[in-house]
Amino acid sequence: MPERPLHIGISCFPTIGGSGIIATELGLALAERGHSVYFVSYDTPRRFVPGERVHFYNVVVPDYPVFQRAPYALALASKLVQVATWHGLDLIHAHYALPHATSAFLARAVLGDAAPQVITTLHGTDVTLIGREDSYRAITRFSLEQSAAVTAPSAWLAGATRKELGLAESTPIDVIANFVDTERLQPRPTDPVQQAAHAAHVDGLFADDRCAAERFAGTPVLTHISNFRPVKRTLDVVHIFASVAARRPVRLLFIGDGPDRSRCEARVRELGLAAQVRFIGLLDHVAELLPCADLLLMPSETESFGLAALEAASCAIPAVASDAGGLPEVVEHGVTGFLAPVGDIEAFASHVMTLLNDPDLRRTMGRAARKMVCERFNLDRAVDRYEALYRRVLAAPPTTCP
Ligand code: GMT
Repeated sequence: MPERPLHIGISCFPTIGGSGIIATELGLALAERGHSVYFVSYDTPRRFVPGERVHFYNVVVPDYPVFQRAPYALALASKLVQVATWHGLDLIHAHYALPHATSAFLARAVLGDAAPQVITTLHGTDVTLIGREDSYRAITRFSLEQSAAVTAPSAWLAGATRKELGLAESTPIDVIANFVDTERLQPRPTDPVQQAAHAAHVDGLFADDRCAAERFAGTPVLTHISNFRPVKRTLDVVHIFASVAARRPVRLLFIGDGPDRSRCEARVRELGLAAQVRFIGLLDHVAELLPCADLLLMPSETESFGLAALEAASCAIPAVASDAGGLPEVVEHGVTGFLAPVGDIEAFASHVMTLLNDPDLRRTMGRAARKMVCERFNLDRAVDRYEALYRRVLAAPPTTCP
C-alpha cells in the first residue's frame, strides 16, 4: 500500500536566518512531494511561496497592558492547537527549540489523544547561546526530551547539546545536515558572454565612485553573508579584508544586515576602504549575487553548521572559515576551502592570499565544493531523510504527554 501523504505543521522564525530558510525550503519541498504543509509563525516566512498544499497561519499576540512582554509562546501553542484540530496534523516540526518545541509540547498537552507527534530540529544558538542560559536551560532540555525525535545539522551540535543541556542518553539526536537547492544555487556560468555580464554586474555595484570603480574593476571579490550579530565577528571580516587589501587590489561585498553593521561601515571608512567595500543589505535570495564572488569569509565565533558556506560551495566558491563548531563538517580544510583559528586575522588573510594568488587552486577548490554539496548536502537527500524520520516516528507506538 502506498504511504499516505502527511499533514505537517512547521513552526519556525520567519526571518532570513538559517533556521527560517531551512524550515521554509524543507516545507516547500515536502509539499512538492504531496504532503500538506502548514507554516505557523508571527509573520510569513521570507522565502514562503503560497501554493497547492502550502499554507500559512499567523500567530497573533494581542496587546494587553498588564503583559509587559507579550507571551508569544502561549499564542503559538494555541495556534498550533487550532491548526492541528482543523487539519488533522500528523506531526509538528519545530525549528529552533525556543520557543517552538515548548509551544508544541503545550499544544500536545492540550490535544491529548489526538495530539500530533513533535519533531524538534535544533539550529545552534537555541542551545549554544540562549537555550543554555539559566532562564531557559531546564525548559529547553525538557522540551527536547518530550519531542518524539530531535535532529541537529551537525555532529558537533548534537554533542554540544548533550553536554550543554545535560540531555538524557534516552533522547537520541539524529544528525540531518542542512542542505541547499543545487539547481537554484549554481556556479558562475562558463559561457564568456554570461561571464562578462556577471563581471559587469559586480562592477556596477561599485560604479558610484568613478575613479575607484575604474581602479578596482575586474579585481577579485570577497563576500560575507550574515545577520551581523556579534557571533559572526563581522569586524574580523573588515580587518581580514584590510590586511589583504594592503597587499593587493581586491573588493568586498557584505550581504545581510543586523546589529554590528554600522560599526563595520564606520570601520571600513576609518580604514579608507569605502571605495572597495559595498554593503548590499538583506537579500531574500542570494542566487544572483553569490556566484559573482570569488571567495566567502566566515570568521564566526561559532556556527552549528554555517549555511552560507554551503550556499557558497553550491556556487563553487571556496570558503575561508573559522575552525569552530560544525564548520569543519561543511568546509573541508585544504579541499573545499580553508579553516583558521577564531580571531586570527593574519591566518585568515594568509589563506585568502593563497586563494587569490592561485586562480587554479580557487577553481579546483570551487569544483570540489560544488561536488561535495551535490553529493552530500543536496535538497532531495535531506528531504528523504526527514521523510524517513517522520515515518519512523509515526510508526512507533505513540508517546503520551506526562
Ligand atoms: O547564525 C545565526 O545567527 C542564525 C541562526 C538561525 O537561527 O537562523 O543560524 C543557526 O542556524 C543555521 C541553520 O541551521 C546554521 O547554519 C547556523 O550555523 C546557526 N548559527 C549558529 O550556530 C551561530
